[in-house]
Amino acid sequence: KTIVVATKNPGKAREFAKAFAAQGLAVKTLLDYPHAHQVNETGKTFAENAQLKANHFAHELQLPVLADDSGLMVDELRGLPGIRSARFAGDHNDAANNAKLLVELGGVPAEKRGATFHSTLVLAWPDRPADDLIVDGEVRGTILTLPQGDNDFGYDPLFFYPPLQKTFAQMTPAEKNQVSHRGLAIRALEKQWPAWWAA
Ligand code: ITT
Repeated sequence: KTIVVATKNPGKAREFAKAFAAQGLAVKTLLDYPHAHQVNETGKTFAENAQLKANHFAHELQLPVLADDSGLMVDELRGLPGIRSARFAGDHNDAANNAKLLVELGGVPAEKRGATFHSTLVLAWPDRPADDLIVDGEVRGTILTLPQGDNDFGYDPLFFYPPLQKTFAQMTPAEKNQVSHRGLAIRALEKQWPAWWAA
């Protein structure tokens, strides 16, 4: 069985592939459907954007489609970059986004560097809008003053998770999946797989 994840982000794709492999589910992404049309993420919330992506591609591909809209909400920046996390510094460039985050938090002391990673997942079916599933996951951490760790997905090298005393970029994929916003959302979703599809 295969599930299509409506993403072009290789970091997300890796995490979904790993999590769903444990369920015997193979993952395809938009990179497997190069002719699929783009969708503009015009929503004002993670949920709206995840709905837009999931519904658009479920309809276009006529397959069940899972979309993830996610981001980092920094306390001191009153929730920014939030839904603009991918393009915080302009283009989608993780290094530039991390550099901008460090500049914006310049001089902010450790105890004020709290942040939340959020993921909203929507699983949409072609022609069954009433059966869309929507779940969220969140995790708290703090933003370091220097990047730590080799995983180069997004803000992971700056996001320090106090219970394990590591950044997300210093964790193994399995460790991150245990505690991350996306891992939590995936497990919430798995509890809701509809019986008519899960078999
Ligand atoms: P798709 O829309 O193609 O899925 P995207 O990267 O544009 O890819 P989003 O609009 O949901 O997706 O932006 C999410 C951004 O939030 C992502 O690019 C990272 O900058 C950040 N982000 C989300 N989850 C993250 C994680 O687990 N680790 C590090 N950064 C993350």
